[in-house]
Amino acid sequence: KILIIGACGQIGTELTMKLRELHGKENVIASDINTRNLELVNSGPFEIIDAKNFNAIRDCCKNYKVKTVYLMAALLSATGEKYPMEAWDLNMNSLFHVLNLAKDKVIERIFWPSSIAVFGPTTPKINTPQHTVCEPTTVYGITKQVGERWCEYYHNKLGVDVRSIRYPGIISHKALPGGGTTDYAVDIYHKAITNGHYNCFLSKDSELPMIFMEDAIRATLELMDAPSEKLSIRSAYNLAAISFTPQDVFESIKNYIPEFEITYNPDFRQAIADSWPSSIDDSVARTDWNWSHRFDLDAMTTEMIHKLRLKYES
Ligand code: VAH
Repeated sequence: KILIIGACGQIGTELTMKLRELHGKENVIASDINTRNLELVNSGPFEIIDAKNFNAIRDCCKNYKVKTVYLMAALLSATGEKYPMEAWDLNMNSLFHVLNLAKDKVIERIFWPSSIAVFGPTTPKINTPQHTVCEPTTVYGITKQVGERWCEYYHNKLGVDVRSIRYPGIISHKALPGGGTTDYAVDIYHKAITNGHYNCFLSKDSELPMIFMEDAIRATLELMDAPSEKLSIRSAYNLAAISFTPQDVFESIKNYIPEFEITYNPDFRQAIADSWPSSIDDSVARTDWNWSHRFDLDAMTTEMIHKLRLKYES
């Protein structure tokens, strides 16, 4: 059985739907701090679990005989700056709980998401290497950097099969992101359809690594299905797909909505975006587990506009 912790989040929602499609809904237990996504609650086993609560996670794993855990609960970069200690508490203790359950052989395999947020202002910004300087300037980035060290430690010293990806910003249409800096790249599509104007909280030239959700989910499942002996990285894999600026995605949307307008009013999230790379070298993921992205910016825009028109105009 599979347990997703944080199933109602941006990634968790689509991961749960995909895993239920692949493994049968009875074999995929969704959990979150509340029942905010009724579609997940009503389409298979659902448990209210606070990811900070070890006993709740342990009891769920034992009751359902869970062998694989996807730990998708976290406070993201913008929220983490507002609530540093809460971000440290949730992001770190939830990871220790699942790592220790694997150490004690209660579960067998873990997926834990890292992020390009592990990189900082001193990291090479173009084609950021797999192994490089990581001096993150956000609380969220610190939790992901330290989390990567703990994942590698539990694998190398205690034989835990934990796997991780440094996700770029993720663009999706099913569930909204919450509290991230790359969220502008989701908001802009919604506003193009519903409002015709977008007030962007990053400057027009802020180039960031991004990926369409369909590619991000496939990467996650391909990594989890890869033979253990092929994996040379047990901190977290660099993963790349597309890099674009707010102006790039605005231009891409204008191909569909010519009257769409944008204004740029950078806020505190500009400093976070400025500390992250513009592009990522993911050659190790391509070598170790044959990763390759499929959606470029225009293919993503085509899909986002199509799906959001169905959602808002139905
Ligand atoms: C954030 N979407 O903006 C997340 C992600 C790479 C960015 O970690 O915080």
